[in-house]
Order: sequence, then structure tokens, then C-alpha cells
Amino acid sequence: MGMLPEGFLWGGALAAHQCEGAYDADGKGLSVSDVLTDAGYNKDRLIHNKVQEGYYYPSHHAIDFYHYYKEDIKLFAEMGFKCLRVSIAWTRIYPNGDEIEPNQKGLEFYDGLFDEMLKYHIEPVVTILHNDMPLNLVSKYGGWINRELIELFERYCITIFTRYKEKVKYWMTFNEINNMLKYEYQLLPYLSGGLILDEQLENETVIYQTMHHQFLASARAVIIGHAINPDFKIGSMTGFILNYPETCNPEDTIESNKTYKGLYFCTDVQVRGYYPSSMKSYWRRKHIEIEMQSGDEKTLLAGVVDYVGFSYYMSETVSANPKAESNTAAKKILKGVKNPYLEISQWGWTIDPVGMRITLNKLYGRYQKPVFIVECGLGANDKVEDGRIHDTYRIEYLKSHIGQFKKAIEEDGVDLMGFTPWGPIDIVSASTGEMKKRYGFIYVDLDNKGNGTNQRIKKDSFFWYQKVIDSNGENLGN
Ligand code: BGP
Repeated sequence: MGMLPEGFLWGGALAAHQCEGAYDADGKGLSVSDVLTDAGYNKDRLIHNKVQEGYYYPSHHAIDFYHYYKEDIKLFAEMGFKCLRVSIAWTRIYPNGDEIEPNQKGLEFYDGLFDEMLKYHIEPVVTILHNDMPLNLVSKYGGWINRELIELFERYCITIFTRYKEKVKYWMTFNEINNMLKYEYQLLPYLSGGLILDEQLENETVIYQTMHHQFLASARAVIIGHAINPDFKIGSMTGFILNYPETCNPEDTIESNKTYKGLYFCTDVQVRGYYPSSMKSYWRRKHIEIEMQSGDEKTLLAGVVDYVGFSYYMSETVSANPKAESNTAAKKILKGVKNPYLEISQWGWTIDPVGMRITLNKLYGRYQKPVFIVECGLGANDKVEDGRIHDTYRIEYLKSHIGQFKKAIEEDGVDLMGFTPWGPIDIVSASTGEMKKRYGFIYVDLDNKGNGTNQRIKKDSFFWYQKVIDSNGENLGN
């Protein structure tokens, strides 16, 4: 096999609310993630929409990256990271989301963070909004269903683009923007769009109207970003769960295609700049009418992204047979039926490295724009033995996925920019609020309630990933 392209962006990916902690430090406001308890997959995680006495809120302290980032970045540098994906907490810059002037302390924090990365030649890759919109924009404005948020988001983008234009080149607008569509899992439209919905959604228009505002906001961000610095590379970010038809029964393929329509919908809008006809016909059939203003279509077209970012963890399998036994292993995150060919993780997520190659082919084949794997990884409950963590399962997981994306590049001709596995240091889980669902190359000594020393320990995978990066993916330790 040949070498991966020079400049391939090896690194890792984090989100502010899952690592920073310091939830009220230096003027930071509350975000939607700051009011989620540690109640696992349980929907009670979001009962309050405010902070209450007597509950534990994992984002409040997380792994205290806010104070530890220098040590942590040093460890990433030791692994040889070429880039680090982080997100900016909107609430550090505009604590309530609707102030006129930004919070200087918040801006200074990210100056320090980016400077520290650049010191080690680690390229910052920055998500503008990763599940932590200001809580005030939910209580006062009702979330992204309110069109006024576009302007507030623009203000935030102008501030950060201008401030960091010499430090950050790679941006992503909304994390997993398609999560809005998974409204049966109430947590997701809340985190993505600030919507408080019943489990049984009465009116789908709410979802699509909210997404329309986010698409516009994303497009505006791209337009503004390119005007501020034409060298910016601004991408989209979709949570891509590949899906297979259960059998070669054509009806199963029709079922699978339905799922793909949902999957491609957001990237179609953000990469091509217009709504796909399949979505328009769906709206017609369901009597969904989206309020659009004149100029919206133009904005979407002018604000297409430079690259296609996506997260890849697993695949699902769908059946047209209504009697087929549904896959309940991953609670509401995976749909469909069990795939007998695939193992699952301790959290019920399928492990499907070949699916990664298929995904890369699908996305690159469809859009012909550079693709970027900005999340991937195995959440596992690691055990510390004599001060060491022998996480061979994680190494195997990542090795097999890297092997597959190399084939996608070398055999299938996919233009892949980089690979940033999720949580290179252990952080709080987004879906469950647990600390024990660990992805890191670096262990953090904290439990689900935040007890522990916060000490960082290098796992076996740390040394393995270091060799992978050093050899630009040649040495996978076979
Ligand atoms: C993605 C989110 C991340 C991240 C990851 C892993 O959907 O973008 O924020 O947390 O999933 O999920 P979890 O933390 O639930 O294991």
C-alpha cells in the first residue's frame, strides 16, 4: 500500500461541554448541556431546563480541560497530533447568546487554547456549535424555531472569525446537524435545536422549520467566514449511521433508501446548496409547509461548505417486515434489526469498520468534495491494572477502521482530509452523561459522579496511536 497524502490531518476530537468544565467561570453563561443530569439514557436527564440543588451535572466540572489544557495538549503533541478538533462554547463568548458585546475573558481563553496548539504545530479544527447553545436562547426565544437566532449566531460567528482568523483555518458550523431528525430521542432536538418536545411529536413542521433556520445560519457563517478570510475551510458535520437492507428483498432496499434520504438530506442542503427533491416531495405528502423568506434560497446556494465532515461510529440494518424483531441494544440511537455479522460495543453500538469504507465512498461519490472523518471510536469501560490500561479492544477497533479508510483512499480514490477519533482523552459521554464510557488514549481518573484525582494516565493505545501517526498510517501494529 502507498503512503497516505502528506499533510493528512491525524488528531482527535473534543467538544467544549464534554471536557472543559468550569461551567460558570470567567463570565460563562449556562448552556443546554449544563442542565443535563447524569441519568444515563434516561429521558429524565433533561427534566429541569435549569440547574437544581441535589442533582449532579457532569458538564459542570467534566475533566476540567479549562484549567488542564496545557498539560493535555502537551500529551496530544507527544502522540504527534497534526490537528485537534475542539468546539467553542458560545456561552463563553456571549453568555446569554444575545448580548451586544462579547465576553473578553471567554475570548482570551480560546486565544490561549489555540496558541497552545499552534506552539506544537497542532492545527485547530473548530466546531462553532456543538450541542451547547445558550440556555437563554431556549427560555427567551424558544430555540432555533425562532428565526431571530440566525442573527445572533451571525454575531457570534463574526466575533470568533475575526478574533481567530490568524489562528484557525478549519471550521465546522453545526455538529451532527441531522440529529434534529431523531426527535423520538428527545435529548437530541433539545441539544441541537433547543426544542423541548414530547416523545410523540405532533407536528413535524417544527423540526424542519428549525432546521431551515440552522441551514441558513450555517450558510451565513460560510459566507461571512470566507469574506473575513478567504483561506478558511468551513465544513458541514453529519452524524452518519450507515444502513443496510436486511435481505435482498427489494422492499428492504426501499426501506434502506428511506433512511438514506434522511441521512443525505442535511449534507445535500449544505454541500449542494438546495433542498433535495425527495425532501420536498416528503413535505408535500405530509402537508409540511416551511416558512421561507425571499433570499433564503440564494443564501443556501451561496453558503455551501468546503468539505464534508462526518462522525462514524456504527451501522444499522433495516427491514421492511413489520414483524422483524427490532434491535434494542443501543436504546433509541439505532433503529432497525440486529445485524448477525457484526459485534456490538458495551453500549450496544455495532462495530463495523468496512461500513466506514462504504460511507466514505458514498459521501465522496455523491459530493466529490473532500471528506473528513471528524469522529469515530469505541466507548468502553476501561480498567486500571497496576496503574496501566491495556485497551487492546480500542486498538483493534481503531486499527480496523484506519485499515478501511486507507483502502478508501488508496483503492477507491476518496479524497480524505484527516481522521480525528472521538475523545482522545476520556471525557463525559454526550448520550448518557457517564464518565465510564471512555474513548481516550489518555485515561482520566474520575468516576460518573466526578469523584477521583483527575490524574491523566497514558493507555496502551496512546503509544500505539503515536506509532500510527509517526508512520503516517503505515505502521498499524500488525
Ligand atoms: C456524537 C457527538 C459527540 C460524542 C459522540 C459519542 O454524537 O457529536 O459529542 O459524544 O457522539 O457519543 P457518546 O459520548 O454518547 O458515546
